Amino acid sequence: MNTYLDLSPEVASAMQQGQPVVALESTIISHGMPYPQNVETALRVEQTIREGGAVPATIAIIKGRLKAGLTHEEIEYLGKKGPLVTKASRRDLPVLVARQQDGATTVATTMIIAALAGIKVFATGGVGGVHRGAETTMDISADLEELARTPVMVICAGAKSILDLGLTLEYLETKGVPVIGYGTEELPAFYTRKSGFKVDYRIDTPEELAATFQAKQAMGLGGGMLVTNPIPEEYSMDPERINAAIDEAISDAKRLGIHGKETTPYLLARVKDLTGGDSLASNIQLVLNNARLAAQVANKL
Ligand code: PSU
Ligand code: MN
Repeated sequence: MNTYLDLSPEVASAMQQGQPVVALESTIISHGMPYPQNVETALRVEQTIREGGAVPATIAIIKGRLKAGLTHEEIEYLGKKGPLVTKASRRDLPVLVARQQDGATTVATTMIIAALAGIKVFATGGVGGVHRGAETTMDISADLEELARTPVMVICAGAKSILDLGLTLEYLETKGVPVIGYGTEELPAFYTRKSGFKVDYRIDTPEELAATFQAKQAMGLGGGMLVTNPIPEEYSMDPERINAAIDEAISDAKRLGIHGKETTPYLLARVKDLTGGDSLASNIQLVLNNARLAAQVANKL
């Protein structure tokens, strides 16, 4: 076991006994939703995973310790502190650990810590990707590089079109990351079931998701796999409305000179403001939907 890693007693015992475990990220708690809905959602997601017969392992950095499995108090703390918690991607990890500080883990760092703990499945909302205008800004999320190197299956609802979805798919192809549509041929775009882009493969069962991931590891190919699970129809949003909000958010970010790690949290918060409470309700539902699928897959692995 890594010297910086702490498993909660429940996660440690599940791992020891080979029970199914699902990793969850914490940037979605601190930066992805407002308080108190963020804490309520984090706890509901954990509950959904339990109902699916798996053990939830919410991941974060607390006082420099890499945590897999948080207490309710720790989740409440991260949710209340919100964006004041450092958003921690791969490059931030060593500094936070050496300084014994707190960090909310992105998809990239959640994958790193999950892999250290031996957890293979991770459920979240959206992943980072290639930003629009990356030809000049070079803003490409470290999440993509992590999917290329760390052996964890990430189950998400696709990516928001705050990103350049076409370039994101090209990047993942280059890096050898399979992009799977769960029950769909089309890449979902988080709030909507359609994006106009195709996934690499459609898979319809948790069994086949598990078998594909196992084959990738058994061949020594390493790296992860991206499963995109469309938001349930009844919660999906009107594409025109959501895309108008995204375009406005992107132009605001440009005008304000937002860049680097602030870009994604800024855009997420701005889109949420522009669309009111509707997008938050959809966001919560799609995360629960991904948690259900992740628990099913964890049971097959
Ligand atoms: N996209 C979303 N919701 C999120 C994120 C992205 O729709 O909460 C968060 C995730 O934690 C993701 C991170 O890993 O933002 C990506 O940030 P960046 O683009 O700076 O790598
Ligand atoms: Mn970035």
